[in-house]
Amino acid sequence: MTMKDYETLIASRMRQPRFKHSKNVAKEAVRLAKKYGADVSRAELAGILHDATKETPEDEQMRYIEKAGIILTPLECSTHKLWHAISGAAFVQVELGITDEDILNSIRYHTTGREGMSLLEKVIFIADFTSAERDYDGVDRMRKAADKSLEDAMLEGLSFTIADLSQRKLAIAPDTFSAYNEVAMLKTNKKK
Ligand code: DGI
Ligand code: FE
Ligand code: FE
Repeated sequence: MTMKDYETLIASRMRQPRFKHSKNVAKEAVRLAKKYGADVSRAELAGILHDATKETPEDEQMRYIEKAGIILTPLECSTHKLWHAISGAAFVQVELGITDEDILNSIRYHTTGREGMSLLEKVIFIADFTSAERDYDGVDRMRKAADKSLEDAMLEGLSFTIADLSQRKLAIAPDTFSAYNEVAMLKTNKKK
């Protein structure tokens, strides 16, 4: 399949605004990949695919997850907002036949992050925050951080997510804390 084929497939799975978001994330991922030395074509593909199942019915999402042999933790199970990242990775693996682990992980961890993220995983995680149509409070800070360094951007994005979720009294995935602690400790060590 060509990039155009993937775009057409993604367009058929979601409404126009989310398709626009997906295209913007792919574009931003290409920009960040060039800037930080990640693989540009993988970044573009992971970007267009990252929300592949965001508008897919939950029972269908669960079928992809089961088919891929993924076992959800109790927190993942009860936090439905996290399903699309996991089912998205499962979908592109079992239905599209994508085997590239780095692309699969970039989709799976695009919402929570995790400890030990690859360059590509970070690029997709950040591109999802800084894509052209984003306009949440703090997007300027996030864009500045993304232009400074990957670490600054990861720290900004993860602290934003943790602050936002705790403010709303929602459960926070352990992967998000591990990812946050890893970059926060890097920063602390540099300050010493
Ligand atoms: O799919 P997008 O809208 O482009 O962005 P996303 O994949 O980052 O999803 C964001 C949503 O997921 C947002 O409503 C916050 C929520 N979320 C992210 N991490 C967690 C979470 N919700 C809970 N409860 N726990 C998390 O760890
Ligand atoms: Fe998402
Ligand atoms: Fe997204």
